[in-house]
Amino acid sequence: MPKTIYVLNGPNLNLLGVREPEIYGRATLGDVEKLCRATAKRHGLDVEFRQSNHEGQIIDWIQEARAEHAAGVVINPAGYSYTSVAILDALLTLEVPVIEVHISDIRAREPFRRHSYVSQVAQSVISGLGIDGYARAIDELAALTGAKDRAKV
Ligand code: CA2
Repeated sequence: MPKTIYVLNGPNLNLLGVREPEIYGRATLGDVEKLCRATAKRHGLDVEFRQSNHEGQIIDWIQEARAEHAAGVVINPAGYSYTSVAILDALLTLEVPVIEVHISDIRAREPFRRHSYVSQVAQSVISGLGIDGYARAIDELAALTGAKDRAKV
């Protein structure tokens, strides 16, 4: 059975491609999902791709990832990165790798974006690569979880 990874997206990311293209580019969340599915497929991985504007919903999905024995989690916590101890606590219950992604370069923006709670649990933080950061995160997860690269079998 193929392993499954969860790709979780936080608040307002449903607006990608609709507003603020100078910061987040023109790709939509649908484009991000397609990119994630194509990248995961190359590694023989399945994807659960989700977005919510609600903290509790994101926590429920992290708990679901644990219950379903997901191979890893890619998360763009968006604004919750800087506020949510509850999301950090949920991620701390996982025994599989977590990769944090930000489309924009959070280190080059306002000072309040420089401290992410989620970074404490993340195996790596990918920031400022645009939506390609999601593909990089899935490549990293695949390497960490020993997923088979379909291109090589
Ligand atoms: O760069 C990222 O991916 C962020 O996680 C995006 C968050 C922001 O709070 C983080 O500091 C960095 C904001 C997501 C809002 O996305 C929008 C997209 C288009 C238009 C408006 C908001």
